[in-house]
Amino acid sequence: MDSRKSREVAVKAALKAGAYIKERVKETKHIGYKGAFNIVTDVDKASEGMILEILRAEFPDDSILAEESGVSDKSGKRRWLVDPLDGTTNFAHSYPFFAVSIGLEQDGEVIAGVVYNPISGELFRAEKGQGAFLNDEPIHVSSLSTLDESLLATGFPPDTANIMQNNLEAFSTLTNMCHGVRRDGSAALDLCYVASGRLDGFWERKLAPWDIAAGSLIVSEAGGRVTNLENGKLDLSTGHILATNGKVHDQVVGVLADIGRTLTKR
Ligand code: 2AM
Ligand code: CA
Repeated sequence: MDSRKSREVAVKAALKAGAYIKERVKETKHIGYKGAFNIVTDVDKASEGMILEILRAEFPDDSILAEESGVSDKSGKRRWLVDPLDGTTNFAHSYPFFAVSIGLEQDGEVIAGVVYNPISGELFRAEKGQGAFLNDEPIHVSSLSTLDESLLATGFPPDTANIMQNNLEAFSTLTNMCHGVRRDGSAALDLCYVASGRLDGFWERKLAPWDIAAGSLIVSEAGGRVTNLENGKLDLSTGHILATNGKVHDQVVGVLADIGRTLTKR
């Protein structure tokens, strides 16, 4: 199976689901809770239904891991990672920074990824070894090499108080070491902003595989570096991620390590 056809189907699914999400953003939202602050709307579920219908029709042998419906396991070596609405909290507040994110793994490696923001109309995509694109234009990470000139982003998990606490330390320390640290609420789009040079780096802890599968490939295909927070191999299942333009990577790893040592001494 070539990754191009897979990517084209993922684009079709993302555009369809995105158009639906864009329609529904104007309406009053009906919010459900998957934990104290982790919200879900009927739009997340309907968007996922549309995406899964397309993927299942085109690739019946593939496994799927999707945020709202969980795992559907098939024997094949390919697995789709689907976030039908990344940035649900933003969507629920009509804050226009959310996306559909669809990644495809083969033998444990992400080989295709699509992230679509239906409000801006920006569609980011990549295939392994083929570069990264924004609406069919090639994109590249930024070229600056000093942390103090960088613009970074991070995020905070909604329901894990100790991780929130740890990341607040990192947030405040890094805020004082660079041009700023944004917290915009969609890991998939944050990664695409690193890929397109709008941000120089992004880190977050304990994300889900569907939040970061597509975006991590888009960053690496745009020439960036993607690791865990200790500069080791990214593990989608633990979801600790650092993605940068490559040039400021070691500096951010060093700062996060210093903060980790300080916190363990307390
Ligand atoms: P979501 O909007 O699809 O839930 C914001 O910091 C990022 O964290 C978003 O990408 C958001 O995705 C994700 N997120 C929110 N709750 C999460 C949870 N319980 N586990 C993992 N990721 C989560
Ligand atoms: Ca998500």
